[in-house]
Amino acid sequence: MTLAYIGLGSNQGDSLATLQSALKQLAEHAEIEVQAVSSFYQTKPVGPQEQPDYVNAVAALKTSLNAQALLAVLLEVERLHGRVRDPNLRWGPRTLDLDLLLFGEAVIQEANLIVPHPELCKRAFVVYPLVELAPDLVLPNRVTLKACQAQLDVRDLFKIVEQVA
Ligand code: 5RX
Ligand code: CA
Ligand code: CA
Repeated sequence: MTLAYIGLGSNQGDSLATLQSALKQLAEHAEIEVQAVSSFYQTKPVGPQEQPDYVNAVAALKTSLNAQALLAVLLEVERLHGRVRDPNLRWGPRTLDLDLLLFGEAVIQEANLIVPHPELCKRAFVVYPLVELAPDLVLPNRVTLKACQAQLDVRDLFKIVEQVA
């Protein structure tokens, strides 16, 4: 079994409901256990800025799948949530984006998959929620997650407080 971390993002449609639905589908997979989910955050778009704010979160998954098989599941869950990849618009708005951030201690450099995610340490919308789940995490390159967090502005994200009926 491997402990993997994924990033979830959405800025089209009902983003909160989409992330929750994606987590439910992952939990229903026979070879995936959703071990923990971070808070949900409203975040300013990074990259092209003329698009809506995102909702982002991070989840810890326990899985008996290998990294490529887990990636295939993530892409399938994206597709089931209406993700359409426009080859001319790499960083445009999306209904669901699932990123494989970490896969145990693995360092993977394959044509379609780089783990740890190359931008992990640079994105507040990944690092802050990941710190909630794994405050003492050390990346395979020995950089601590806390050191990443110290470089990133907390003002780039707002924790979503879920309303209780
Ligand atoms: C492209 C990220 C260029 C950074 C991307 C998200 C750069 C995003 C997301 C927020 C993208 C990928 N912004 N931007 N959340 N994804 N807040 O999930 S596009 Cl420099
Ligand atoms: Ca399961
Ligand atoms: Ca992404």
